[in-house]
Amino acid sequence: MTRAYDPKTIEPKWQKKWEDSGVFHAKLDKNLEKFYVLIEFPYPSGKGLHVGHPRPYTAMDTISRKKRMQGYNVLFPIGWDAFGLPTENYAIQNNIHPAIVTKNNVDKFRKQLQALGFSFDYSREVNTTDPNYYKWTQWIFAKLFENGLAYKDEIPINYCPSCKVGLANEEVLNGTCERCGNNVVRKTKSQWMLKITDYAQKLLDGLEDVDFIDRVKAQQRNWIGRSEGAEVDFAIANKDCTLRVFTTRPDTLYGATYMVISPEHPMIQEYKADIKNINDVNDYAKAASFKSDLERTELATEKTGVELIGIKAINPVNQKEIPVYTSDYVLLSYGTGAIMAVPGHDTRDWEFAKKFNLPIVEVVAGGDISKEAYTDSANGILINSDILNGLKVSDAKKIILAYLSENNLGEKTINYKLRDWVFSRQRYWGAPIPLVHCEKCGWISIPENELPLILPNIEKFKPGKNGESPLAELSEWVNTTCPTCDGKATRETDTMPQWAGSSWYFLRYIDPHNSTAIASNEAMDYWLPVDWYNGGMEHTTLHLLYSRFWHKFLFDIGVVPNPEPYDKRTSHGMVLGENGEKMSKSRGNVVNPDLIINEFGADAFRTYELFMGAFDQPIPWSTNGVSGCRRFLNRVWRLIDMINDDKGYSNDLEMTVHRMIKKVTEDFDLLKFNTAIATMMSFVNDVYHKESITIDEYKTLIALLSPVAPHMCEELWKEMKMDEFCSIAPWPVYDESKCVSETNNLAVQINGKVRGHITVAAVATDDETKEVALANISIAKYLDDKTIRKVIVIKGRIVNIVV
Ligand code: ANZ
Ligand code: ZN
Repeated sequence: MTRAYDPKTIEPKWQKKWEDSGVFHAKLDKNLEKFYVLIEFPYPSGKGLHVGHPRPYTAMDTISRKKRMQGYNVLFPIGWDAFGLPTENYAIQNNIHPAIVTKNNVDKFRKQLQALGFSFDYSREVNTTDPNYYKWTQWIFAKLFENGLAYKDEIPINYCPSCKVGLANEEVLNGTCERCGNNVVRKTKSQWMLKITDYAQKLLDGLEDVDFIDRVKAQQRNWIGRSEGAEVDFAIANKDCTLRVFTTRPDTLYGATYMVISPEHPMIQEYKADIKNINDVNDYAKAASFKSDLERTELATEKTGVELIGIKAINPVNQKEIPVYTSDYVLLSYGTGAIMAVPGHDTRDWEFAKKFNLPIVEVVAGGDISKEAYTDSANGILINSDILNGLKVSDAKKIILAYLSENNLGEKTINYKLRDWVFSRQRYWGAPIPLVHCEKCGWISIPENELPLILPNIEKFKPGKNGESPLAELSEWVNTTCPTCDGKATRETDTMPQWAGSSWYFLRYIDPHNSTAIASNEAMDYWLPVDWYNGGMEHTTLHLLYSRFWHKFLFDIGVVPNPEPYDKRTSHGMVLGENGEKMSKSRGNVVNPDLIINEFGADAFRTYELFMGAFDQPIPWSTNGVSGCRRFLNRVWRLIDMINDDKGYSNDLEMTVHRMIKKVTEDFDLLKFNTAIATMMSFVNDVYHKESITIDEYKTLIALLSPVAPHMCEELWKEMKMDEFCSIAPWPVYDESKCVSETNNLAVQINGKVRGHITVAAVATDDETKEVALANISIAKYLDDKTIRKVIVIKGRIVNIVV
């Protein structure tokens, strides 16, 4: 064959053939072993894809394609997470309805993804803005509401003045809005909240049973933030009331020399008549309201505060009267919003005590509290603590907890950092919350047969003046009748956050056209859980946590068959601009994939996305690198002219082929695409050296490469007179015994003395041999606590270790 490799003609042709044949459509077939691969469905923004998006998609497409070739029934779906602010803001600025903006963006994204040859099952496409989809988002919300997990509360929430919208805790990054980067402020608003905190322990426990990469597990654990401690009541002097604190160190109770309550603590207003400096206290509270939680609690910030003059508390274990302060380092939203301050053993309390000249009492011996708080709880011994003296911290905790509960002064408690999820948004482009408020019956969820509650089609979707949802202005829509008593009722006008639609989309893919349920039980039993989910680290405490919560709830009410939605979770490194900075329009370093495909072809682009570096690491883009990958594909293409008349694997390449199959098979599963591709490159070099290849060797190479460069491989497959798609050809198998050639037996010497023997493959490199020698048990025992100076390998004979 003399025709040159021309991706421009090959790629669209195969994309069409795949689509027309439905070869990637997943079918419910219980005789086949299923494999459900999931990527985070894209938000179809107006900007289209940049070259960062395809990295995880290409990786998971490669996994899907390989699994299919290995005989699995693969579900690899795609959809659109299309509600949300960027579209709405664009719609407002350009006066186009967000539904139209969404449609255009989706069409653009779909075209771009199709041009990359991903093996998605497009017949299962979902779109969160489609009423047939959000019907079920609303249905799940109604179930949450009916089960007491959605409630309306007037609380201070994070509010972004620029997006004009309330935010969930998870949407605040270092005190700024996750979307626009502006500073977040506190605003007291009546909001729908979801009780994710009821699931804190289940969300923690579930992590034990799933295969998530360590950093994902660690981030989720941190965010949930379980901490064991006690709540303790301090009496207020001359008042018939107590102030309750949460502490993780009840053992330090004798060292509590003052108390601190958060500036928003209700006690302040309750006792305003007794607080002599109430104006100062109120001023202080006002100033605190402009700070983010992070600013307030950071260790580095200078401590501020005001004493509540006229109020004293009594330490319950020694009856000492102690002052009460308010300071912004204590948050209302955690524990009880009040603390007992133990400056001897807590760093923030120590700094505060120094600044306000408060007594610092040592109750755990071991440090030097004149210099800093002694916070070590593993080694200290209790002193100045009456019944606790002489005990270790862990024992002192047990004794004091028993004492507190016997005397009705407190109890053991577990606290979580996780907060309930602020769930309402005062914006147009979201799923309406399916609730009405009836004067008689209160809040009522809309019955299932009236769902979906369609988002009304309006002209003015700008948020209202005082932060109201634009839906509030539609009196015809707002005024309705109560589903229970038929009396007058009004609709909730807030909409759900974008996260609602993405919290369950993987369920809809399973049975996307079902009109009577999220998905049939039969289909869920077969496809769930998702076998492999790859997505960004930035979603670990947002989407990943939210969707696990919804899924666990659906499991508890019997809707889904298993308690965890995702079996395995991995994450990719971001693609940076060529200059090593984050890719963004404002930095001017965005690379458009369309241009890359146009110049080098989708297959070269895909190959580069996988070859560019370790998959879990961030990596700068290099257009030069793409052209290198294109050259590799050209070389593979031209090999077809070197096919000889032999069958099977040739003697001199047999071992290399088996090893290549093994390496590529294993590396793909470990997301080590770069080394898998390097192995194929090296094989191609070997063939060029020989200038000859058997048809079976070539077929093996093409099959292995096809998940990476599927279009070209289909074309070459056909060229070799194969009828079926290469995309579903059987995955090559290797023979383990043919991966190692003859072995060698080597003596291992330490400082010249033979200490043992090892066996390695004849082709083992020096490094591989060294590794085997050092790991050998009879050798390793001589190396304990010795420094290895040098290891010399004499191929096939001796390994010399100098210590
Ligand atoms: C007394 C004490 C003594 C404390 C000591 C620590 C060390 P984590 O691990 O994060 O749960 N605390 C409690 N509620 C707070 C609030 N609303 N805002 C700010 N700080 C708060 O930390 C719990 C500890 O943080 C609690 O234990 C309390 O200080 C403080 F040697 O109580 B500790
Ligand atoms: Zn009613």
